[in-house]
This record gives sequence, C-alpha cells and structure tokens, in this order.
Amino acid sequence: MRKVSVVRIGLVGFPGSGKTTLFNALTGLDAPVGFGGDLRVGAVKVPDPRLDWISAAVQPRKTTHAEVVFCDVPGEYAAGRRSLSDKALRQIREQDALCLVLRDFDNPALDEAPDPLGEMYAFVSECVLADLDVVERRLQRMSKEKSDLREQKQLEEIKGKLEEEVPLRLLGSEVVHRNLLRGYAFLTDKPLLAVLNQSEEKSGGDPPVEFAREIERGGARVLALCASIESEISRLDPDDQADFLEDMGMSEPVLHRFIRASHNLLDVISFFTVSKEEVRAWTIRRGTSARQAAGRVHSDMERGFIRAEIVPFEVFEKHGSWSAVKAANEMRVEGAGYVLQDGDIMQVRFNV
Ligand SMILES: Nc1nc2c(ncn2[C@@H]2O[C@H](COP(=O)(O)OP(=O)(O)OP(=O)(O)O)[C@@H](O)[C@H]2O)c(=O)[nH]1
Ligand SMILES: [Mg+2]
Repeated sequence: MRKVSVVRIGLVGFPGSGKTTLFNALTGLDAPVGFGGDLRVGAVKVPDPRLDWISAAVQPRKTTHAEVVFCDVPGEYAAGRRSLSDKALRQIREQDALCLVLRDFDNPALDEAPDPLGEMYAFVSECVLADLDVVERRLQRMSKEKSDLREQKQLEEIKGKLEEEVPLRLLGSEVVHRNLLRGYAFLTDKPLLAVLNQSEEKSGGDPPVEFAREIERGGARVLALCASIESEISRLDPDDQADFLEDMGMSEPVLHRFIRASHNLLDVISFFTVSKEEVRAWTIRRGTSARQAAGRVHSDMERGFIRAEIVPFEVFEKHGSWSAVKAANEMRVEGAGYVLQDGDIMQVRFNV
C-alpha cells in the first residue's frame, strides 16, 4: 500500500480555467498565472474545526494539522481546444486524485464563452481515450507473449466498458478487479472532484442543481467557488479575513470546504492525538486498525502496542477534557484490531 503521506491531489483541466489561481490561494504562493508554466507542488494544511476546538480546550504548545499535497498541472492543448497534450495527460496520470477546474467566467484571453459542462465531457472523454490506449497497447503485447490469463480477461472486459465511454470509477469491484490493475493508474478510475470556477458575479452558493446532477452521474463530486475571490481572501491578514467572512455571512472560506472535499476524495479519515505538548490530526486510510494507526505516530507504539484508549470527538466536545470524559466513564478501551473511526481521539498504551 502506498503511504498516505505522499499522496498528491492534482489541479487539472484545460488552459485558462484557473488552476494556478486556485493553487496560489491554497498555498499562499505566487506562481505566475496565464497560460502554460511549470508543474508546481505545494503542501496545504487541512482545516478542521474539530482540531481547533480540541486545541482551544487543551491549550497545547503546538497544534499540527493534517496535510495534503496539491499539484498544479498546467493545461496544454494537443490539436484542438478540447484536447490535452500527451505531456499533460502523463502528468495527470501521476496524481492520486483529481480536482478538475472548470471555467465558468469570461477569460479575456480565450474567445470561447464559458461552457463548464462541455469542458467536463471533453475531459472525461480525453481520459477514456487515454485509458483505452493503455489497455489496447497492453493487450497487443499480451497476445505476443505468454501472459496472465486473468489479467488479459480483465483488460478485455475493461476495454468493453471504456468503448461504451463508461469511466472505471463508476464500476464496482465485481467488474473491476483493482488488485490486478495496480500498475495501470487508469485516469478514469481516479477519484474526481469537479470544481466549478465561477465569475465574481455568479459566485456564492451551491452549483446549479442540474449541473451537479450531471457531474454526479459520472461518479464525481462537485463544488463551486470563485478562485480569484478565494485568492484575495487568502491574502488578507487573519483579522481582516474574519471581518470579511462575517460581512459575507460565512463561517469559513469556501477554500476550506474545498480542501476538506479534496482530502475526502482519497477515502481517508482523520484521528487525533492529544497531549499538553501537541494536539495533532493524522490522516489514515479508512479501515486502518488501532495498531497500524499507532505506527503512524511512532514505530515503538506499533511494536509495543498494548491497548488504545478511544474518545470520539463528539464525546470529548460534550465533556471538555480528557479527565472529565474518564470521570463520566465514557473513555473506551480497544484492542489492536479496532478499526479507527473519523474523529476518534486516540491515546496509545505501549511497552517497549
Ligand atoms: N474573473 C475570474 N477570473 C479568473 C478566475 N480564476 C482565474 N481567473 C483568471 O483567468 C486567467 C487564467 O487563470 P490561471 O489560473 O492562470 O489558469 P490555469 O488554469 O492555471 O491555466 P494553464 O496554466 O494555462 O492551464 C487569469 O487571468 C486569472 O486571473 C475567477 O474565478 N474569476
Ligand atoms: Mg496555470
């Protein structure tokens, strides 16, 4: 299994859709906007109101957020305006999850009026074609050499689906045997979040219902924002930011929701560790056991694991401190095989 800590979320899409603008808002960097440019990578803290709450209650010396890594993948046309170059597709293939930035504002550098749904369809069909190409090449090679028949049969099956333009992410494990396909990194099997990048005038609120429905039909999630507004908000100092959000009647920037939505794409959850020294959020794959999760914190904890003391965030919030939770007899004691739940606070008892 790949380590969660090197997971990359790609900002992808066609040229001029606002990927670099969004990347700058996320990272606080100042990468040049406008066409082209280099692939850029930046780590971003995952905002988590639960972590803030615990931290305010415990007053630790240090608070550490979970992090995700975003990658700004430049759009690059191949032949026409609705195609992506091989280079762009290769860079997209290296990402673990995709945020597809769709232009819903007038970009003076482009003649075309915004057509976010059209961009979405075009992107999906680029991905389908690229995957089909991978499958066909592999099958051709397989026909010349002795090869794994199970894999061959699976590829034939997938080829049929792709020819019907079905993205692999829509198919369950009874059709797509993902353990057989580890090395292929199919584009249409990557988790996908469609980001409707709206103009300043259109921004605010949820994406149009019909639009959202169409995106979700393709197995993707959807969120609307205005990258240039988010970029301005992120440049304000914290006091001005709070005032601005209050004026807008918002509790947090949309950017925060976006980061959490991207984090969730990876099918991960967060658990917390709490001490006077540090309150910290950790990212683990859903289904991780207490012993494995302890290993994320320290290898000694995994080796010498005795038991885990677990308090779900809501229980901690109700009582306000670890000792109050204990006094109320609501701290649970779990063994090595316990599967951590999102929002669990864990204290590991171990012996080495
Ligand atoms: N009005 C408006 N303009 C935006 C918004 N987001 C980006 N832009 C503008 O659109 C232009 C292109 O934005 P970029 O962020 O460079 O686009 P990109 O997706 O990185 O483009 P490539 O790197 O060529 O793939 C810039 O002039 C941005 O200022 C937005 O939300 N509203
Ligand atoms: Mg760019």
